Amino acid sequence: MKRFTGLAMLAGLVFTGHALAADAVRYTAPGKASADLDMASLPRVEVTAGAHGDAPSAWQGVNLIDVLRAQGAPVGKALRGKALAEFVRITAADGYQVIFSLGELDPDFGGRKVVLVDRHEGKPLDAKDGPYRVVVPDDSRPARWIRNVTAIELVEASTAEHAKP
Ligand SMILES: Nc1nc2c(c(=O)[nH]1)N[C@H]1C(S)=C(S)[C@@H](COP(=O)(O)O)O[C@H]1N2
Ligand SMILES: [Mo]
Repeated sequence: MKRFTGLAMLAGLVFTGHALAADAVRYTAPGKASADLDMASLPRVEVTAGAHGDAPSAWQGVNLIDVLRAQGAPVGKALRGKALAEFVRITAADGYQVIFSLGELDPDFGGRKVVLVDRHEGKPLDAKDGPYRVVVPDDSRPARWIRNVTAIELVEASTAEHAKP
């Protein structure tokens, strides 16, 4: 079984030129069993943005903050004390990773718009970008527009022994 999976992944690399992306995004948080995200229950949003000099185009998906809220992450009134040292780490099929702090995302703090998209111009993302990608319309460089997202992890980063809980 393991051997077969390895061969199938190798075939994926050879034929597509990309590491095979997961068909679902895994969510992990401290003290919570990891599980595949159910995006279907979240409000859909659309943003218009273009990477590099590309003409702006429409991307559809869900707000990352809504994903986090639905998963019980400390956002809104709960974002205080040690939670202000938590961040979200996003991993792609090729091992690329980016992070966003909770404070950067929460509408009461930085309020940065970060969207987990599954469609571009109304169509499912192609193999280069999808099935899931992050779009950050207000970043000046698109380096956090991570393609082929496989995992989203909430990470506690406080190192202070006496930090407020
Ligand atoms: N998975 C993955 N996503 C990634 C990268 C990567 O190496 N791997 N590169 C990033 C960088 S540095 C940029 S500039 C943009 C490029 O997006 P584009 O290929 O749509 O122009 O993708 C970002 N997303
Ligand atoms: Mo880049």
